[in-house]
Amino acid sequence: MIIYKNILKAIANGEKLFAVLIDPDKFKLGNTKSFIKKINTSIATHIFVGGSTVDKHSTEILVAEIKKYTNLPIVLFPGDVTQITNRADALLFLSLISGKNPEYLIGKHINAVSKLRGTHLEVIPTGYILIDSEVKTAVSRVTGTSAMSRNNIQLIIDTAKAGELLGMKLMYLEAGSGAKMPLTQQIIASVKNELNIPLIVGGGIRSIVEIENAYKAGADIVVVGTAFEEDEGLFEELRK
Ligand code: 1GP
Repeated sequence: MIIYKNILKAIANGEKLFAVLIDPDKFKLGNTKSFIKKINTSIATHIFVGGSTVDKHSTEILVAEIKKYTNLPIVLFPGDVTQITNRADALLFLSLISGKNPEYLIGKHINAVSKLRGTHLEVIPTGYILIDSEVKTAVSRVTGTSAMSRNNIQLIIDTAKAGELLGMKLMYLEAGSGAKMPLTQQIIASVKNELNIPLIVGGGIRSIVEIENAYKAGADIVVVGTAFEEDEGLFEELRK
């Protein structure tokens, strides 16, 4: 559990972690070298790879290409079992605990086991909580689950805590890829206050101010994807 231990160690040292999310479905393979160069000179500590709808094999090809240009840990953030590849370093083994679809609570996980057997992927059990933004997200559509309301903060807290009590090692609070507005500091802080496991926050974060706001509220790992797809200029502001 090297990657997870390093996350815990960094948090204990008061460091904040930053993950760039690359969606194989949207990313142009030919752009890998220049994009990863920008990641390497930024504050990024992790590269997450995954998406809601990804062609078979494209994750594996992309991860192999990314590996050529960086030593940062590559963590799979899969929308589906087909995205699991041994070429990455770790896998967020996601349970969509904001929803009640058994396929995403235990079904897909069973299907994943035969792919995981014999790999050296570090598997990190992760609770995944989708919280509503104004638009219906790909996660909602693909999983057939509804997002949790932003207004019911107690229910979000209790859901996250239940995930921790079930043994999950990370908790991911998600506003949805490309969300119009990131999660509020109030939601992040309220959940963080009750959790003893690292907190990941992502969805709709587009600026350095929004990244800092998430950290101030208690996020341990901030994830940004869409903002880099829209404008790689953001890397300039995020230099080490
Ligand atoms: C999506 O939380 C991630 O699953 C990142 O969201 O693409 O909006 O940055 P964005």
